[in-house]
Amino acid sequence: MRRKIAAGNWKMNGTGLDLAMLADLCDRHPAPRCDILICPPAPLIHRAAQTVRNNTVAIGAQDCHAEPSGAHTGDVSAAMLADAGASAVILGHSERRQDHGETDASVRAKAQAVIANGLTAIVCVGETLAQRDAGDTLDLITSQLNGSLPDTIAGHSNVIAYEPIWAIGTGRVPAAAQIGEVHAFIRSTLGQRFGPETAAAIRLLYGGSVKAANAAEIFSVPDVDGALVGGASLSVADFSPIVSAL
Ligand code: G2H
Repeated sequence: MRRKIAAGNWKMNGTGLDLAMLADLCDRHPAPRCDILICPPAPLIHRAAQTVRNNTVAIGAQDCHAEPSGAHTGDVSAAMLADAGASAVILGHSERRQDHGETDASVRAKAQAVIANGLTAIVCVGETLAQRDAGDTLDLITSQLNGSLPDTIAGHSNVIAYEPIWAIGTGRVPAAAQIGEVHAFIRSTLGQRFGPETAAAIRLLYGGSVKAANAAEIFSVPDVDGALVGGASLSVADFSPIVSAL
């Protein structure tokens, strides 16, 4: 049985003042039925991990460099994130693929580094509206999975997030059948490459305009093991009902 995950991606939002939300979230969910993960901006990770210490919310990062150290101004390594208190790293989010030119190959290298450091890799895939309209969604997902997932993903409790780009921050959510089609396809593609046991163990999150109002319907879709939530993870009032819906 896969334990479900409510993961919050704060993106480039939040300062130290916003960490009070984490303590509140812990208080509201002392014994959650699902894993709860919040991924704040990098400067907040250490303080966030201190804030939730001994509690039920884990802290993650939104990106990392593939190398362990060196001349990479502005970057942070997986080991640094682990040292700061992160237990997971989001990789290959479409905003990073778009804003920073990240490729499947670079996402794969980062995922390797994350897993080698004992952290959970959350690898994001998803199509643009033009790709969906052209009927290319499943081909695109296949190529992103083939290119972005390292072989080492099989031996760990790693995660894949399906985030259709046209649903991110837009309020547009795919129909349950569309989400179900892609999640089942991802599970089957994982099975072909890694075998049925690994395919059954890897958790698949849906991401893109998840809100309290649509969470229950999304979570009822087969092969959806939780959500990667952006805007609605910034406040307890919005995020707590999503946690409760899992
Ligand atoms: C998709 C999601 C979080 P939002 O990017 O990863 O953001 O819920 O704001 O669409």
